[in-house]
Amino acid sequence: MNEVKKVDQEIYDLIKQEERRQADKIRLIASENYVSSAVLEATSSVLTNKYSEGYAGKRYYEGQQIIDQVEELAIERAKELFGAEHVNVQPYSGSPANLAVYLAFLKPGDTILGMALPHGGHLTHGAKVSISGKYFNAESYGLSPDNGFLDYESIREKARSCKPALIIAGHSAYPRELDFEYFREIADEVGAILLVDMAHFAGLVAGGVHQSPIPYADVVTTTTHKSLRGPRGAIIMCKQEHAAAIDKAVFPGIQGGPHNHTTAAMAVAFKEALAPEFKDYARQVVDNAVALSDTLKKWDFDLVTGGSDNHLILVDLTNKEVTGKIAAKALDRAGIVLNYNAVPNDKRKPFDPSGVRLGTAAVTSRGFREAQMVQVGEWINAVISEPENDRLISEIAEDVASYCREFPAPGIDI
Ligand code: DSN
Repeated sequence: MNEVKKVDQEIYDLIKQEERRQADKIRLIASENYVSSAVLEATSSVLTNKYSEGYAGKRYYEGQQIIDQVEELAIERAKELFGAEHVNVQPYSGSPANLAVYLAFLKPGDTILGMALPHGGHLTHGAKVSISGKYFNAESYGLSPDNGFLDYESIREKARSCKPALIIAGHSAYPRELDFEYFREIADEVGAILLVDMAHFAGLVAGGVHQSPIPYADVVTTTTHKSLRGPRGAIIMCKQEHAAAIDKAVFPGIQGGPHNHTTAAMAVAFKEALAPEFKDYARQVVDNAVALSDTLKKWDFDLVTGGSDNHLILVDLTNKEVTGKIAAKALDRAGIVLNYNAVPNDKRKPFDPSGVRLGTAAVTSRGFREAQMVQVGEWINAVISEPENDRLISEIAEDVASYCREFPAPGIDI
């Protein structure tokens, strides 16, 4: 960072402060992680200087001798990691990746069917405020009011009645594995394309602890920076028959030149995810979610679906008489960072909902195991029991910071 320091002291200081924050806090935002130093270095390489619209061997600018190799390496590694027939590594992030899929398969006004945002879906799965809900006729399915699980028969009924051209399976706040075979059956019955957005659990799929959607879906999107622990970006995987449509939709459909520094960092991350240690990481992410769930349940927290079998936990705080926002802000002051989140059938508004969402991908990357998750659960209980107790919260923040120092975060050298 010496050059940044020389040129721009203000940004240097802010980066250093963020490094310190990431080092000293327990980061439980379910979509975040710590990348390795190798991924960070590739992200900051000279590859950022190059334009390369098009695909390897068919570019619109000269000078692609190296970039073509970088992109092909990233593609080959992603194919090996996920067993995909075709991979496009150019999407800038998850939202453009999903938009490219819609462009490839749909016309404006076509019907799509995705998980409702307040039930754990994603903005790009048809939320009315997003282009996916404005340009398409977006229908949604939700969770069973009885137990918070997906009710596949009601998804089938919904699909039969709205006849979507495309069904989306995927979420940003569902603590359970999805039944891809069931989704495939429903899609086949109504003649829909099946898109699986596995952004949240891609690392678990890569590590072999979560069923892979690849054999079932026509197309799979994922960001690369969540449980997969790569740079901020996304990839699209599909059957060979859809390859040309997907590639054309990404470029020139919605994007210009790919971010080559990100492509290189993805290739590095895929190499890391292909190593045997990544399987241990993925297993530990899930074991940590179970350990944290068990601790929270011991303190009478109401977990949506009663627990977790991925990296994610959704807590309904109604019985604790504290809102998600108050809880999230108090925990942040205590050095435990998560986000407030709607819970199924939430009676409160999305900007001040009844729940919080927790994830174990980032803390697992810094070496937390079951014993640490028990400690984290104890702190969460203490803070949520007394969210206005500033003295208690400052004491916990100090304990959290010194605890974190025993578990150095990857990519951060303080
Ligand atoms: N914003 C991400 C999340 O937190 O789940 C999804 O894009």
